[in-house]
Amino acid sequence: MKVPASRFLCSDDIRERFARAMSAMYQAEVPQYGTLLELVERVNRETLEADSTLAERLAAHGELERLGAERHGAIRVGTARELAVLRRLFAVMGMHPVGYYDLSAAGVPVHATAFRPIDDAALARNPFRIFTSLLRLELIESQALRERAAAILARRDIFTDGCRASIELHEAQGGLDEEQAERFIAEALETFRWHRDATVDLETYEALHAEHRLIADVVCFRGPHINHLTPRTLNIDEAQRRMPDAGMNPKAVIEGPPRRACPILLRQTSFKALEEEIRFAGERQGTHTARFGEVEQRGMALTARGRELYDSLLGDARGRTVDLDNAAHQRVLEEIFADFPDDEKTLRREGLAFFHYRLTEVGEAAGRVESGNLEELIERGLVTAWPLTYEDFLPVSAAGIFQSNLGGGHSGTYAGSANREAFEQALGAPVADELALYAERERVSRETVLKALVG
Ligand code: OOG
Ligand code: NI
Repeated sequence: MKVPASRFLCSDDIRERFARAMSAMYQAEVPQYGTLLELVERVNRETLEADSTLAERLAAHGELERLGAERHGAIRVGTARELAVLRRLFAVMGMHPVGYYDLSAAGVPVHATAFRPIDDAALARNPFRIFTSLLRLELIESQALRERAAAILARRDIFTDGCRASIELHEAQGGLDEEQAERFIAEALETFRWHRDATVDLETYEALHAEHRLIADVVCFRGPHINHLTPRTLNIDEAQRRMPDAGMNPKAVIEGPPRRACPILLRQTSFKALEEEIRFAGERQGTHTARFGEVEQRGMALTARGRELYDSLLGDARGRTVDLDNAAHQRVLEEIFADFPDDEKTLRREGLAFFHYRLTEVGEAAGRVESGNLEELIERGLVTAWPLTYEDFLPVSAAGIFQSNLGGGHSGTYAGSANREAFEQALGAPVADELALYAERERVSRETVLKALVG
């Protein structure tokens, strides 16, 4: 018998609570994360105080509420079985797999997706995202090592019985009530917890580590510990500049596009992974570096055309930024990105970025008007266009984040590279196309506005 729907918590509430619980757990595990949150909060507060136009614009579009709570995290799993259960776990919180990321081309033997909410209301409430990578054992050359890793992974279960039961209950009932949701959150959190005990002896760890540090990180522990939790800043240059004073050692350069009047996509920086004490099987002590800190600044989502231009400019920059410090790196990028329009009107007219359209107060009061041309309606003050925030990740930046924390590891690329089909098979579902999601949100907003004004 189905429990009446009204007794169920909405998935946005469960996600919000889970994100808070995860943040509290990570703060207890990694005190530097608390320092990072304080730094980002201070930078954001000062940025808003210094720029009242930005503050007003963010407030008007409901972006201020989500800013302080917004996080993304990352985990890495070892088997298709683990990934498939994670998909069901995240579904309880309204988080769905979006995008396919191939990291093998950058020398990291994983492919990935991002679990995140997808509709306007859910994103506005709390856009909590988890970048989830699946290890690709088939890319490891040594057959013996491959088999050893697979055997170790086959023995572990990264979910508690209570977590599995909660997921099944959610699927059977179509929701969870208050008490069931609290139990789900507590049980699900266990999957992401840090363990100081490795499941293998030091020799096994070292053999896997020698192949690639990431393989040791995925294979040798009881679960896929959350390896970073990233707050969103409004000024990443300032956050990066202040990190050393707060006792954090940032990576050399900020990844992604340069600073711009109209921020695009995603800029990221991180502080280096911590060296942590590990007890290996057989009572041997050792260390492992897995967890790090990261800050992100999000800008507008680009259309396929805008993304093509971004990728090609980033390609132009590649040969010219080798070994530069951050200031010089950013200067070169700014020069090269002068070819990317940097005002909203041009970005809109040239179809480079996605926007959300809304009636202004004047528009609400206008009744029916004659023109159906959106740009004209904007010019007449009846409609506003607000850029859609980029909710996803960037493979080149992600590879840079992986590498700065894995200390290089494997040098070349991996033959075989992208295999989206295999990833979706492991996941047990297709991943959504992020561009299609933005396009749909834009289309719905445009049609709603035009319907109200033009009929
Ligand atoms: C994930 C790295 C990717 C990002 O923000 O691009 C990432 C990992 O190291 O597991 O989190
Ligand atoms: Ni990240």
